[in-house]
Amino acid sequence: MGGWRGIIEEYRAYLPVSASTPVVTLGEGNTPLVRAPRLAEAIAPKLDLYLKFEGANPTGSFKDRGMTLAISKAVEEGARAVICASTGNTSASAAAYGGRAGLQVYVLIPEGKIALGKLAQAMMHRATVLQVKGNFDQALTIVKEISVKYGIVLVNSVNPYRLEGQKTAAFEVCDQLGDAPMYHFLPVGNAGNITAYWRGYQEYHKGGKCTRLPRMMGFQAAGAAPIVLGHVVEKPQTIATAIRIGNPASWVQAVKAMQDSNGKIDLVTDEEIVEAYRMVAALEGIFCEPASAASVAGVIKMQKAGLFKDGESAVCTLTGHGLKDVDIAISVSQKPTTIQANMEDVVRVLGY
Ligand code: AN7
Repeated sequence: MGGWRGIIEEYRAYLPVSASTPVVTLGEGNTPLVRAPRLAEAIAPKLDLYLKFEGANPTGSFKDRGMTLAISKAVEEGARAVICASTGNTSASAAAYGGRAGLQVYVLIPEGKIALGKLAQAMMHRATVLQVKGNFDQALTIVKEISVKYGIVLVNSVNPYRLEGQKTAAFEVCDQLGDAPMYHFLPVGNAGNITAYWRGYQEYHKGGKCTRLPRMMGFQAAGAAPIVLGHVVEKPQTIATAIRIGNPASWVQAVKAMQDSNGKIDLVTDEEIVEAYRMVAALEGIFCEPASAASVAGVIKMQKAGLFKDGESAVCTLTGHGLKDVDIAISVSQKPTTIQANMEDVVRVLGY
């Protein structure tokens, strides 16, 4: 059988697996790196801009890269059950990969604060879904304790295999672009992905697979920006529920990635996120979820700050698929016009 075999087989030499690791895969990775000239023209004309569309992964988010490895290692180590806290995408991915491996999957989500598509995924893959009357940070504290006390494998990104899998996205960017970009923009929630990308770029650089390292540019939502503010946010708030996180697990590593890469971690408002979200869909044909658009909102903010020079290259990771959260999409879009079922009405409304 030809074709892409999933990130473990494709990048085996870079990952902590052996010949006896049972590979649990849905063929994740190999996501499109799409050039975005119309978006660039509109928001940052000097940039050679690309979008890494992680919504094209099997469960619709970048989480699948880490989950294939975390679940494979859990099976290798004899686990029967896995657990996670999630703002939605981790739970969807854990439910899919864990279910595929025949494991019990327990997920804790903040009640009423995850996109419905993600909830539907966890339910359909038959995870045990517990809605917590609290936020993600509280749920994470609980599952960490449970995993230690009851020996249930934790598959949040504090599980080291998660970031090892996620770093493969940086490998792909280099393979697709021919080199690392000069800037890499990402949304930041629990801060795992920016940490993983930086690790991936560094490993590829050491291996001679790229000639430079990008500046890592991370963006938090203004109402959930603990790293930018320098303190835990007790009650994080943002329309971008995926990154509604007030105490990121990989805080220290993310700051190090920013410093070592001469990058930046900054914040964008919900209004800026929604504007970017709509532009990506309207101008480039890519429907990402609101949190993902924080990366593009970051480009807009940096353009306004005068950061870019002619011909510089930048990649924005679009971390998840827009179909996960259609309520927001519809609420920020123009409503369809209802007409009678005849041609005259159609052409009149279309202005012909
Ligand atoms: C679409 O699913 O934390 O900074 O529990 O779903 O690595 O946390 C999701 C995070 C960005 C932030 N974009 O990445 C979860 C969860 C989307 C996301 C992030 C998330 P990190």
